[in-house]
Amino acid sequence: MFRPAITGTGVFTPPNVITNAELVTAFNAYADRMNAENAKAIAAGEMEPMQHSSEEFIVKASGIENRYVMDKTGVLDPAVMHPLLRQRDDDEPGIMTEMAVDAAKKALAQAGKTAADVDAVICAASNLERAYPAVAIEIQQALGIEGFAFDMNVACSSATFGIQAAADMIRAGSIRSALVVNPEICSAHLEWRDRDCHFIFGDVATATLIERIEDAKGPHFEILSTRCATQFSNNIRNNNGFLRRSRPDGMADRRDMQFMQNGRKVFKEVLPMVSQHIADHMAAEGVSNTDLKRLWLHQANKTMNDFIGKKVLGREPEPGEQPNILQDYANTSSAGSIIAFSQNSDDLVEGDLGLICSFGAGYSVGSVILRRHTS
Ligand code: CO8
Repeated sequence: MFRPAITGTGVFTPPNVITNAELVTAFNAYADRMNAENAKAIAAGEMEPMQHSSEEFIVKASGIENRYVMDKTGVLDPAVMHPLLRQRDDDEPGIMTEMAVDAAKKALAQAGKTAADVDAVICAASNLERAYPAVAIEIQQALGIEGFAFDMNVACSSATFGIQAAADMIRAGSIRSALVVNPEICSAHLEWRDRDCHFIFGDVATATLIERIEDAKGPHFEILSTRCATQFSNNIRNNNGFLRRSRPDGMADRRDMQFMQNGRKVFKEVLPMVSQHIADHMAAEGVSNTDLKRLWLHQANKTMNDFIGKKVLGREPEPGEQPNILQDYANTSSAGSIIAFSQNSDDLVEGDLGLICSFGAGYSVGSVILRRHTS
């Protein structure tokens, strides 16, 4: 058996930021426009008027202040209300490949490695831009990696499930190393016209290089253990699959074809599931809450993370012990916990233990226990 370690991470941050103020201004203009267009139906009591969104609500309910997106012009145009992403030629890299390659190059550079050192690419994300050929294979080709590549999707838990798959293959000896990449274009499957969720998501890509520990050239994190679990729920759902054309109603823009969730239920049901999952994982590995130096949690909601942090540590987390990045990036699905890890792990010292945990649609939850090695 070989010991796997995370030797490098990288984050691609899109060039466009949308503040809550910009978002709310655009949404409210859209709502006013819809209400004016439907004034007669509203006056006749046949339709409810759309209500305004508010910056105060967004920060209070979620902790989110900004989000990065691949295109903001369409999102902020009340006549469009979705990103405008040009159709690419089949001979040029897809948008997910472009984002993932940037993150992957950063991860390789941090580890002091090149494409020749990588045996496999796993593209793990909550939505793939097409079914085939696998986006992972396009990323593999763009980076010049030999070996094999495949896609996987476990929504917000895609990165941790991908890390488990890579770590298991390294342990077993079928590969020496793998890049797990998480290009998330959440802006394209978010319903920006729905005030209940229009503030939740942003775009980003992350990459994690996992190698045999003896191949590490610098500081790294040994993967001591991984644990994944799923339990079916319809409370977070997207029905925009390839069967759309075959449906008798023939509609191309039904609400359920974008991100749908019952946020309150998700909150209530996922919190105990995640807290118990982490507690069980730590107990199975003999890790007590006093051993744990850092928690890198899925970045969906600040209150949710505060609750889980307190439950896992058995006390209020000290500043920096459970870093949040959602105020800047919003929910970036599978990439969130990896951004938190990538941006808040350098200061750990030899032997420190930390835990990455992601959770979301499925339901799904994945946790990874890590030990820091500084050389
Ligand atoms: N502005 C002002 N008021 C608002 C707004 C708004 N924008 N939105 C809602 N309100 C109102 C509501 O109408 C409601 O009013 P009333 O009390 O009169 O009915 C009131 O505010 C409270 O609304 P909610 O009950 O909905 O508010 P919550 O406090 O529950 O907060 C949250 C909503 C933030 C969504 C919260 O429930 C939450 O974070 N839940 C957990 C969500 C979660 O973790 N989901 C995971 C999804 S991520 C995932 O799995 C990946 C999926 C794949 C990626 C998809 C990419 C697009």
